[in-house]
Parts: sequence; structure tokens; C-alpha cells
Amino acid sequence: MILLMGFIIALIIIGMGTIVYSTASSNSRSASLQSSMNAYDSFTNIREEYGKVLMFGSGSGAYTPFNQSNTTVSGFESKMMNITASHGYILSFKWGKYLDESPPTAEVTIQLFDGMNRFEDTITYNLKTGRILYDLIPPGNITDLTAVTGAADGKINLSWTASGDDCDIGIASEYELRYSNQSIDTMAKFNNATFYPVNFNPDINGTPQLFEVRELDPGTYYFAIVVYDEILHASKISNCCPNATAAN
Ligand SMILES: [Ca+2]
Repeated sequence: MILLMGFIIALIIIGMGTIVYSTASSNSRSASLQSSMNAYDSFTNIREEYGKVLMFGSGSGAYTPFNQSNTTVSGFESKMMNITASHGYILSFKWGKYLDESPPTAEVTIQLFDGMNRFEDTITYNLKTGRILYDLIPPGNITDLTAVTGAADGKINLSWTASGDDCDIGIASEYELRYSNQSIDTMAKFNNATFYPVNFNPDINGTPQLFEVRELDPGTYYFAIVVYDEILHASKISNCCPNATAAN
């Protein structure tokens, strides 16, 4: 967020500087101002639009959009470069990393030079939404999940310490709890385990969390939790492999 504000402020300063410069030095003030504002508007529009193109060009993040044969992406880039070139601007796209995570992301640096001002931003896009991702850090994983047989039949008590929205900072948004009759030590096993709704939102990092699982058939159960932030960044899986027996 701070980076975004800095970027916007930088653009405003550049824009203000251009207006002052245009007013002081040019007889055709309005034409010069118009030209400068068009470069800025073009840059911000391309910056927004490119995220949608990367979303479509990656099957919503299923595969990398950064491939020379990907005409959705390269076609858009060529078109934008040609349009801006016809206004005397130099536009460039520099491909960064594609990460197949949750959510899948793509990083790119966009530059636009209008002969006087250089607009540049390195952006990470959420490929599921096509939107710019300002929160780049997933919640920390839970490291102290424990399971204990409950006082009543079919109940198991879970406890853990809350992590944060960004690793161990802040407040995450959601818990996903799953259980199985086998240990859950990989994301694949987690996704195949049985979902159990947690009826509260995470507290701030470091807060003890208590939760009672109910109405289990007799047997031994393993538990694991994944933590999400508000844009659905997922933590890694919680510590292996707390388990407890439900009595009958
Ligand atoms: Ca976060």
C-alpha cells in the first residue's frame, strides 16, 4: 500500500512538474499539457488493462502468460506499443515471474516514455481476477496445532496460536480446517481430507485459538489447518500431525 501511494504521489509530482513546465516554457500550453496528460492516462489505462489480458492469457492462472507464442498477451503488447508509438511515446513490457501459487500471480514491469517523462511500475497481478495485487504476503502457517480427546462423546478439542495476515503480522481472514483418519502432511492430502467449518474468524497474530469439533464417529482423527488472508493468499499447511481419538 505504501509502495502504491508512493507511486501515485510520484506520478502526481511528475504531472505537476509537467504542468508547471508547460505553463512556463510553452506558447502552446494546452497542446503540451494535453500531450503529457495523455501519456499518463495511457500508462495507467494500459497498467489496468494488462492485468485482464494476463488473466485471459493464462487461463486464469492455470499456466504462464509469458510465452512468445501466447498471442493474447503478445498481441495486446504489440497493439499498445503501436498505438502509443503513433503518439510519439515509447512503451515497453518486461516480463517477470509467473508463480503458480494461491492465488497464481504474474509480475511485469511496464514503462512509458513520452520524450520528457518516464512512467514506470513493477506490478504483480492476481491472475484469478486480473487485478493488481497489493498484498503480496500470505498468512503464516500454524505451527502449534494440538488435538485432545474431548470431555463428551464424539468431541475433540483443538487449540493453536493465530498467525497474521502477512506472515506473523496483522489479522488473517479465514481458517480452513480439515480432518482425516490418516495424517495430513501435504497439501494434496489436505485437499482430500474432510472439510469442517470453523465458526469464527482469526484473531490477531499470537492469540490462542480454541475450537471444539463435534459429532465425530468413534475413531482416531488427524487435523490440519490452512489460513487465508482477505485476498485468499493461503498459508502453508499447519504442523504435522496432531491427532486425537473420539470416544463413544
Ligand atoms: Ca497478506
